[in-house]
Amino acid sequence: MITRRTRRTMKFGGIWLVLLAALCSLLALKSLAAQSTKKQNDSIPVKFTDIRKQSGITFLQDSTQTEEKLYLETMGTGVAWLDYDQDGLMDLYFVQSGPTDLYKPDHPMRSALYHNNGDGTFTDVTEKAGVAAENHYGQGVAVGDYDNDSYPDIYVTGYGSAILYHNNGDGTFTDVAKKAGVGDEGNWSTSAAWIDYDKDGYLDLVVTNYIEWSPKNNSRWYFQRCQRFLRRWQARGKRNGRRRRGLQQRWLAGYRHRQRLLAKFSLHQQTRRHASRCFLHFRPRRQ
Ligand SMILES: [Ca+2]
Ligand SMILES: [Ca+2]
Ligand SMILES: [Ca+2]
Repeated sequence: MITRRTRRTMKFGGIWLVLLAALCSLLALKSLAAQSTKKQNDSIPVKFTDIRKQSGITFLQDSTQTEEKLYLETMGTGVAWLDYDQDGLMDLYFVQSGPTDLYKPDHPMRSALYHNNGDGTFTDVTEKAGVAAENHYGQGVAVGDYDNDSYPDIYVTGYGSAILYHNNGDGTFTDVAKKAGVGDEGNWSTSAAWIDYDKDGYLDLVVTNYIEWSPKNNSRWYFQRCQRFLRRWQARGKRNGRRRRGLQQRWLAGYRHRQRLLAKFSLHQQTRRHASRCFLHFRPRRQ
């Protein structure tokens, strides 16, 4: 039989047990917090410093910008790390753009290979290596040892053609794109990748070509984009079920919007005329 005294003892005992459990939890939390703080304090702060100038890298990518604002001019070029001389230090290869019918600078436009000296500095060895790719409008670069001679080779994509630089193993390269059948003549290749897709031990090459473009169809290309844009807009208007009159009023008041659209597509004067025709022809019939 449980007496009143026994019940009181059990009641206070339960309270003490709860308090003890709470105290243990607090201590555990405090310990975890201390460990977390210690971990944070032990973490190493990472900071990066731009040392390009000190390292001797002077390469600058030329945008080949002209008043015509050709679409080609909007594309940047690539860069790759590779240990071309197998001395255990990663070297740098920068891809340069090239002259066009409208952009003819008085200085040579060359890609650049920088040898890593191992002391935080680099030396421009482009001429010696023979990888300047002068007058080639380069885009991307993919590095791979396609012939398994342990020296990395360089594939450079570009507008009009591509280059495959075979590493001769003596600090020089030879363009073997035509011989290898990977010149990609007449196309605008932008990116590439080396993969051994059939696992025969030799790297294979994937080249991605971009749009069919030339300075002559530059306007047409923008015009087509404009058409697609307006078709989408027109379709959206139909879905919304708006009345035509309201849209016409909005369209007349949409001068600023058209200006923003023109700015967005970076249209030059000739293209502006095409764009105007485009707007007239594809006048949305909604609202
Ligand atoms: Ca090296
Ligand atoms: Ca090789
Ligand atoms: Ca293969």
